Amino acid sequence: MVDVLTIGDAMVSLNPQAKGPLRFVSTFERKVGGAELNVAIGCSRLGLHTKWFSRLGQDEFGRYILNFVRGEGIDVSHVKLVEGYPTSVYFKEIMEDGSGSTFYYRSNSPTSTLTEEELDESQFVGTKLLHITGVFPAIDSKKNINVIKKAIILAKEQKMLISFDPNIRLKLWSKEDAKAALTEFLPYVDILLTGLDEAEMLFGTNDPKTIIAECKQFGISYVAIKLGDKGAIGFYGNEYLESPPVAPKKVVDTVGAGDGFDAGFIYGVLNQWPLEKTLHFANTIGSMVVSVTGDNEGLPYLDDVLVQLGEKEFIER
Ligand code: KDG
Repeated sequence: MVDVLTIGDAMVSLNPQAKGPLRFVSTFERKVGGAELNVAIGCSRLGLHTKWFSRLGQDEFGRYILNFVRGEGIDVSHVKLVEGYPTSVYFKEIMEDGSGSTFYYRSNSPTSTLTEEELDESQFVGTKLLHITGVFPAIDSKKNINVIKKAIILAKEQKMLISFDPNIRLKLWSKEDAKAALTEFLPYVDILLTGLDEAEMLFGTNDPKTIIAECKQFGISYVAIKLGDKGAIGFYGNEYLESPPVAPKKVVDTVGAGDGFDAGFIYGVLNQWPLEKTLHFANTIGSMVVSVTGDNEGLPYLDDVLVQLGEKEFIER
């Protein structure tokens, strides 16, 4: 039995060792990034059986990412290393004031070789939830949108839940293209996990109650609107909740916090927790991720979250 299946691109993430414009930075630390993969890592660390579908380059970075993901206990039986497509890379730029930018080198991503014909029922049987985001469809959009549509059909045939984080990356496609493509997924989504700005791009409003009303029209059961350091808003059934923020120990790197939130929310839904508990758990994970450098290093194991929530004692030695 698989709990969570995700499909996505992963990259080597090159993290600057100095602040300021990249033309003045000469040393970088190699890490791993990728929105869907971060969620898979978060779910796996919480104890969910997780599978990640992808393609990596048949090169040193591809082998590095594959070993890293396998080491996280994620099922990589549907990850292939492909020749002729270098593993994607991205550089982070961090300015003195903490603001940052991302520079992608992923136009010829190995995931360009993953086609809808390669997806079949056997890969979805016995799986509880499919997690999709707006990043994978934005890369090689004509083809990848069809890959996700096929995944949605197969997931629905297996009566799987579908969680969706729009993760709109405007360096990869335009607002108009993102809206047109991602809106097509909404009628099949059970759990929407979105930032307020992304919800505004999809629904044309930043009013949470109107966003939730729109989601109801699409038949979406759970909605979580992530508000960063202002907490989150959640909706399920007739319940509308504002969940207060969880203060992080410190903020060193906010990239990946939303993916951590998603993993926590998915964990709560699969365990049939009440909305309030699910939102607080997800917010707590988001707050833990921002205290650690890297896109997924701060994703906690279940015991770490329980200690953070005061439900388990921390024993130092
Ligand atoms: O959500 C964090 C991811 O966005 C990051 O790990 C990599 O930028 C990235 C992407 O496009 O997947």
